[in-house]
Amino acid sequence: MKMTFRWYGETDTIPLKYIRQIPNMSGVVTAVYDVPVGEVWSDASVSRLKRLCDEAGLGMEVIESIPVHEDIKLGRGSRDVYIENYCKNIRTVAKYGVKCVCYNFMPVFDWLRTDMHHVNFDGSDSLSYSREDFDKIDPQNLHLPGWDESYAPDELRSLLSAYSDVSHDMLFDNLVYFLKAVTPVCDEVGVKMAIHADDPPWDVFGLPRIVSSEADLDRMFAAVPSTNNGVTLCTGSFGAGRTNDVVRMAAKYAAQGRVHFAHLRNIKYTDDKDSFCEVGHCSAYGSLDMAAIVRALVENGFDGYVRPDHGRNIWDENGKPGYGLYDRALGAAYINGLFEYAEKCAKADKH
Ligand SMILES: [Mn+2]
Repeated sequence: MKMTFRWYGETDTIPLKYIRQIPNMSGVVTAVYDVPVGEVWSDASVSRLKRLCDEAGLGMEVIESIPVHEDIKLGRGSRDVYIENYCKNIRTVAKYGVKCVCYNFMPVFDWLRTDMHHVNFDGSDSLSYSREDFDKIDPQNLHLPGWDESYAPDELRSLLSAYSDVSHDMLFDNLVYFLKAVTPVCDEVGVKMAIHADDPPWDVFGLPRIVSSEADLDRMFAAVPSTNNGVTLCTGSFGAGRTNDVVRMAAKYAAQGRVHFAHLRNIKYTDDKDSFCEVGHCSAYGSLDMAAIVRALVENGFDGYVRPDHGRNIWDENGKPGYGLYDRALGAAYINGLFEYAEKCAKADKH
C-alpha cells in the first residue's frame, strides 16, 4: 500500500510540508486545475507540480483527476478531439512519473450532497445526503450545495437536456469507446486508469450512472480487458449503495488486479432509504466495516495507492468541505494501522 493525500495544487491552503509530516505519507494526489476540462495540460504545468512535490519530499504518482469532457460522455462528434487531448495528457503525466489516473464518467455532477456542513453529535461537521432534502430540489431551477458556481443556469439546462436522450447503454458504449482509445496509450506508457465510483451510486435528476455496482464493474472490465482499465474503490461512494457489499467488491477486484487506487472513508446510513452522512474514518463511527475492507484488499494482493477520503471539519478548522487537514490526517493514521495489522497477519499466515 502506498499512502497518499489529495493536494489541490498551489492554491491549496494546506502546505506540502504539512502533508509530508503525516506518518507513512508517500506522496500527493493532484492535478492541473487551471485548464478547462478537455484541454491539453502543458508540460510546464505538470513539471512544475512535479518539482514542488520533489522539493517537499513527496511523490506524485497519482493524478486525480484528468476530467472527461461531457462531449465524450455524450458521444458527440467532437469527442475524438477531446480523446486525443486526453491521450496527450496521459503521455505528459507519465513523463513525470505518474502511474495512476483517477477519473469518473458521471454526467454533469461528479458528486452530490444536500448539506456541506451537517453538524455531528460531537460538534464536528461533514457532508451529508438526505433523500428528503434531495426530493425537494427543483430540477428546473437547480441550486445545489457546492455546485452553484460551477455552471451557469443556461449551461446547466442545456447539458441536462442533452442527456435526456442518453440511456445507460449509450453512456456505457461511450465509456467503452473512450477506454478503447486511451488504454493502448496507458499500456504503452505504464499508466493505470482507475474509474471512480458514482457518488452517490444511483441516477440523479434523470442522468444515467453506470459505475454504481459490482455488475457495472463486471460489465466494464469484460468490455475492455486490459488491467490498466481498473477502479478507484471509493468505499464511501460504493458503500452508500446499500446493496453493494464493499468487502466482497474489495476482495474480488483486488484479486483481479483491478483496484489501482482506494479512497477510504466511512459513511453512516441515517434513514432506511438513501440518506447518509459522512463520518470519521473508523468503523465504529459509521456503517462500513473498514477493517474488513482493508483486510479484503490486503489478502487479495492489493498493492496500490490509498488515500484517506473526505474528512470532517474538526478542531475549528474551516477547511474545504471534506478536505481539511486534521481529520484526513487522523484518517491516514487510522488507515495506516489497519494496513500494518492486515499486512503483518497476511505475512504470518504465509509462514
Ligand atoms: Mn472518493
